[in-house]
Amino acid sequence: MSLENDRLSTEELESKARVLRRHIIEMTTAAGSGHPTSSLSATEVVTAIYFGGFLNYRADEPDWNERDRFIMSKGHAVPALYAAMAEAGYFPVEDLATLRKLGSPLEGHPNVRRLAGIEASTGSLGQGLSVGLGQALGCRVNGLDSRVFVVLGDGEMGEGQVWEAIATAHKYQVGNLTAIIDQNGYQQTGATSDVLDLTPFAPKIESFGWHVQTINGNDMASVVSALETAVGVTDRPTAIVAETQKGFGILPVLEEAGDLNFHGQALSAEVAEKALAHLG
Ligand SMILES: Cc1ncc(C[n+]2csc(CCOP(=O)(O)OP(=O)(O)O)c2C)c(N)n1
Ligand SMILES: [Mg+2]
Repeated sequence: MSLENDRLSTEELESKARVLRRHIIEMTTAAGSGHPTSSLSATEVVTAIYFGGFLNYRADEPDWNERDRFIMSKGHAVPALYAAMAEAGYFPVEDLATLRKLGSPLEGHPNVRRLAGIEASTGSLGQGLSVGLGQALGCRVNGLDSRVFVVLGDGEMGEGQVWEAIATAHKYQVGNLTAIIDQNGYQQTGATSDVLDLTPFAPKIESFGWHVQTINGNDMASVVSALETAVGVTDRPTAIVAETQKGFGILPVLEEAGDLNFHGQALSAEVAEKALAHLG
């Protein structure tokens, strides 16, 4: 399928990721709530998918039947997705300031009924891969050459439904489904290894018959190269275990604030200012 969107170079993707990070911090601080650090760990992945030529979409025709699909299964990280969608032209960048405001389609978790371009309502963790699997199968049944990308959290991997989807995707040899696991080491209440340690993910997922790569998910060149490999695999489902850091991009600022997880809280105006200065 020919690609409708621009394919940015690795260097251009890195500067686009910086733009997305600034949006993430600004919109969550303006909202006074949200999940900036969960969004920041996944920023390279989201940026590369939307702007690296991997997702085929029409921002001015979100329901275009032949599009690829992107699902943010860890729905609380939707600021990263909204930032990408605004930059892609789905809606004006100024609308990002309405995040979590009453009446805004930019809800705290993605809502398929409220915003064109959102492919699945998520937020209750563990469901996005199943939805993506259904969409991937649906595309196949309808003869569409479309791929479905699903981003999951490492804490989210503790949900049993994820593993049902992994098993079922293998059963149907769903070659147009790519899962990216944002392994940032933390979940809501602390280190993922303390809550439920499922690492290493790669051999477990591989044992279900998937193609799996493990990469540094905050290194743009690695993310691009892994996505290139993943989209080239069409005979079975593919996973990318993206080893990331929660809050990547502003880690020294979070260290100074004394919380490297910083889960589910917006930065104060003062800390946000420092974070934006750090990003440059
Ligand atoms: C089914 C379900 N249980 C609990 C929650 C509450 N919750 C929101 S974010 C979160 C942590 C998720 O951790 P992870 O998947 O690692 O994402 P991260 O924030 O680290 O990117 C939890 C438990 C939820 N949203 N859904
Ligand atoms: Mg996590």
